[in-house]
Amino acid sequence: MVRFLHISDLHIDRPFKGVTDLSLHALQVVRQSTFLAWQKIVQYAIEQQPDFILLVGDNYDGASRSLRAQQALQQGFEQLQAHNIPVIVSYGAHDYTDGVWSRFSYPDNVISMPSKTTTITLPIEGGVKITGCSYQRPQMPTALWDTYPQVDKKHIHIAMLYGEVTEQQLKAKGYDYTALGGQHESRVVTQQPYSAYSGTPQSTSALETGSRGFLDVTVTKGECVTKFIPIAPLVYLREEIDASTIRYANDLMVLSHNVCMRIRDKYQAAFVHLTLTNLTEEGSKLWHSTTEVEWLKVLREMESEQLPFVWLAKMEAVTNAPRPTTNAAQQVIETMHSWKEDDWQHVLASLYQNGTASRLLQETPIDVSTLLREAEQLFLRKMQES
Ligand SMILES: [Mn+2]
Repeated sequence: MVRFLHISDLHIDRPFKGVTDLSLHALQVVRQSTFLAWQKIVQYAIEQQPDFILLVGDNYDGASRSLRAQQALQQGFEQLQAHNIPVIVSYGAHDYTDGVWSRFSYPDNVISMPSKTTTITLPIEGGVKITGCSYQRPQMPTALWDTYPQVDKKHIHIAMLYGEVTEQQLKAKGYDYTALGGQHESRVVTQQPYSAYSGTPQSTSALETGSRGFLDVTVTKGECVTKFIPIAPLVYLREEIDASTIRYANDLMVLSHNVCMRIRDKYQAAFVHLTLTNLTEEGSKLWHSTTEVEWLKVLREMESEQLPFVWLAKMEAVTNAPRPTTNAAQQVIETMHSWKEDDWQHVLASLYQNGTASRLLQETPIDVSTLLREAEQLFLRKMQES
């Protein structure tokens, strides 16, 4: 039996996308989050004593690995070395090995996979074999999996792969467990043979909501058990809340505060995109009489002294009224709902061509479902006014 931690996509030092207008404290929480996630993983490993740790690509955010990120990883490696925990590292599309950076040397408990597919043997359970490779460039030209050797049934064989592979391809090679990297959502892909993405331990985008972590894996010959360990020190959440009872501004404040309190029970720190639903016409008028910026200012102020830290990143309201009053208005709404991703790209093309707008869009990627809802409401309100 072997037990190991399957980690990928640490993206240490990655800037957070999709939030603006942060307080100094919120900014610090964000900046520290990827570093803190790694520290927590190291702590978990020291407490749990797995046989080894796998880091499957995108450990760094860019091919020019930041000094701070390298230092953090290096310090974690040394702590793990002091506890005799080997670390096997491969690099992916974001931290490919052809980049130029000022190198740190790693302690000798760390094995870095070269760009050529390689199998190493760890002296556990009669020899556990681990096969993997690193990306030399952001894109690898051929199907990487083809370079992985077929394996015997004598040992426990583990593959590390940054990318995708089909069940059929997995079956053809015979690995007991395939540790996948390059996707930020944790999921088991196939059970027989077993393959899974651990996902990123720390989301760095407003579009990556909910718990993030890694997999604690136990492999015996013929059987795998994975346990998802949520570890993200900061989560991004989208919460919808029934706001049908709201009449006055203080009602809204109580409602928002209750949401924040509920989140505090569950997470260490959170950014929240709050959507008020079922507003009555009266409630809607109340919401729209003040700008989102102004609401947020007051609501954030209310939460600023409370721990764990909850930051209201965005707030919007979904009103029951108004409804489309004419057939033409109904048609406009239906047309918008029929748009596919390509159509949205076409509609938004001029935004992306504008220098300032496109720079902002890189920081804050567009979430089409929110955009659709906001566009619909804006359109209907304007129709009603005119
Ligand atoms: Mn990644």
